[in-house]
Amino acid sequence: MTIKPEQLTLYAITDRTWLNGATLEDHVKEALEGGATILQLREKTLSEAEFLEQAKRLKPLCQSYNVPLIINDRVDIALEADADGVHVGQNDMQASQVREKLGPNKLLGVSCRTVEHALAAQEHGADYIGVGAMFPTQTKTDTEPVSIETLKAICQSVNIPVVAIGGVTLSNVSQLQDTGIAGIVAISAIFSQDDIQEAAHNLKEAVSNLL
Ligand code: TZP
Ligand code: MG
Repeated sequence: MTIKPEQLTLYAITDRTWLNGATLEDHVKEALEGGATILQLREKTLSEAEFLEQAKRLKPLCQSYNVPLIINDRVDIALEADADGVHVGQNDMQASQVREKLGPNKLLGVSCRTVEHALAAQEHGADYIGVGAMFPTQTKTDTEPVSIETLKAICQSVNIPVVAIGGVTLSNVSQLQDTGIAGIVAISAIFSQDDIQEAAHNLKEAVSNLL
C-alpha cells in the first residue's frame, strides 16, 4: 500500500517511560490531538499478549483520527490487531519476508542507515524509509549518528518517502531543511513532554514550515 508524504509529516512513536500512571491511550490521544499524522506502537517490555491487547486498544483510537497505526517489529501482532502496517529495522525480519506475510494492502516501513539499505528496502516492498539516528538521543543508545549528507543521498536515491528519526527536537528540526524528507519521527520530543498535545502541535508546525 502506498502512503502519502503528508501522512508522514509528524510520525509519533510510543514509549511507556513517561506514562506516570496515565495509560498509553491517554498519551496517544494527546499526540493525535496535537496533530501526529501517523503512530507507531513500539513495545520492548510487554508480553506478546499484552502487546496485542495494546495494539487492539489503539486501533480504534487512531482510526477515529484517520491516522495509520504501525506496529514495531511484529508482523503477527499487526495482522491480528488489523493495524495498518509494520516497521522493521535492519536486524529484524527481512523486508521481503515481511511484505510477503503482510500482503499488498498494509504499510511497510524499514529503518535504513545507508543508500544501499534504502535501495534494498524499496526493492523489497517498503512503502517508506526511516533514517537515523540523526542526532544524539537517550531513547536508543545503540545507534551511530547518520550524517545530513547521507540523509540527503538516501532521499535522492529512492522514490518512496523518507522520514528522519533520532534526537529530533524543536531546536534542531531546522537542520533537516532541504534534505528531501517527508517528515520527522519523534519519541521523547513528544511523549516525555509535560504537555504532549502542545509538544506535538509545535513540532508539527515547525516541520510543516520547513517541508
Ligand atoms: N531509531 C533510531 S533513533 C530512535 C529509534 C527508535 C529513537 C528515537 O527517539 P527520540 O526520543 O525521538 O530520539
Ligand atoms: Mg526493530
